[in-house]
Amino acid sequence: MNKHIKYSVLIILGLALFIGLVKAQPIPIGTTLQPEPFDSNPSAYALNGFTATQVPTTSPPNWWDGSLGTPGAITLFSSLSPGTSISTAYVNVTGFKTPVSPVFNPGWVDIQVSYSYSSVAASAWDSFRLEYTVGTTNPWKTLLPDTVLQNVIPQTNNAFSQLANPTGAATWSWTDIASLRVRIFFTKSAPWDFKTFVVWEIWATIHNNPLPPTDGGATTLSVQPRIVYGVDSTSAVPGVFVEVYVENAHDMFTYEFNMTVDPTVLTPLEADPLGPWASALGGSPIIDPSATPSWIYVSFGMPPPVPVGSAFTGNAPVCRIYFLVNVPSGASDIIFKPGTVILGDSQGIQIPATIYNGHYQAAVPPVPEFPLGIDIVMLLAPAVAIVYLWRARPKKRVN
Ligand SMILES: [Ca+2]
Repeated sequence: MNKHIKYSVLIILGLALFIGLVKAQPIPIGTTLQPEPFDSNPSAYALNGFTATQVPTTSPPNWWDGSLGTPGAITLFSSLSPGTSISTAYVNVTGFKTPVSPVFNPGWVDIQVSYSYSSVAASAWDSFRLEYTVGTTNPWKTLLPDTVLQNVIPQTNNAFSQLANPTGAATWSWTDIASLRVRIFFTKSAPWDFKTFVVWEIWATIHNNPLPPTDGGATTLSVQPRIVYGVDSTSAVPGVFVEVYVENAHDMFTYEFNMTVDPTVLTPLEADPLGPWASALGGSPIIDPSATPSWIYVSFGMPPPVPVGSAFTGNAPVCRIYFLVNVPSGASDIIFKPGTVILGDSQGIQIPATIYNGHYQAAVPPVPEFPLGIDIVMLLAPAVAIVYLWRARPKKRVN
């Protein structure tokens, strides 16, 4: 076993005992005002198949208020007697927002759901699954397959990445995003008995850039998007975020890296583990915002038990990192510090990975309607009249 990996895992587990889960991120989801990626929150939900007494017990907007720290619970309750026909019910979330002024066409779509369940069932288990679709006539696609509600589920931020468009189209449009629907589908195996299922936040993240190339199926770790553009300087929260993506992972159990930026432009704020690491073991990220370059160090492992060979395989966002933007017009590389990226598998063996860094820069200037710019056109406009008058002037007769 690679000693470094072994000790990293031990340190992660040790830190988890003392520190517990990472703290909630301070910048509300969807309020960074960065143009890309675009965080799309829903705005409405409807209950289907519940009785009138099964109204949410806390404010539904807590499901889309941008905070992973504000829960909204629904009570699973039924007055039906045991043995009565099995019921199913679902909560349908709709009204996903789109940008006022889109600056890119959607490339790929991730849906993220943060949920928890606090009860322990003695015998009969209910179950739930997560699904999504576009519009009302396309098939529902599975995000999370049926999962029994037998034991306590700690707050889990599940990220479902690079989702296929349920319309069958190869790409997504903003119209698709506007009619995106996510539902939590419950199956009742016995009368529901006032147990509560809690949703902390639901949102979709719309990306533009294609993924980095993965020659020969090699594992890559990349900053997405590769270029994150500046925020509106009038934003109340002048922050941006990037996501760290793993592509072609095989049995990936842990990850750690040190990410550096120019401290005069960006200040690292927070790192939130995602996907299989969402309820990860690990300490809060360690940040030195005053160093040059400033850095944020993260180290997470999947929650045990993880049988050998059963850690994560596939593509997923593993972490979201927030930065405060000090100089919106500035520029900064977002770099995995060389030698600090370590991916480990379930046996503690390091997984080789190709690294793709990122970059922050000021917002792309809008494409001018006139190639020379409107200022030049305005300057030249009087010249047209002058030339016309000049050519139309009375000619002197030449004998
Ligand atoms: Ca919330």
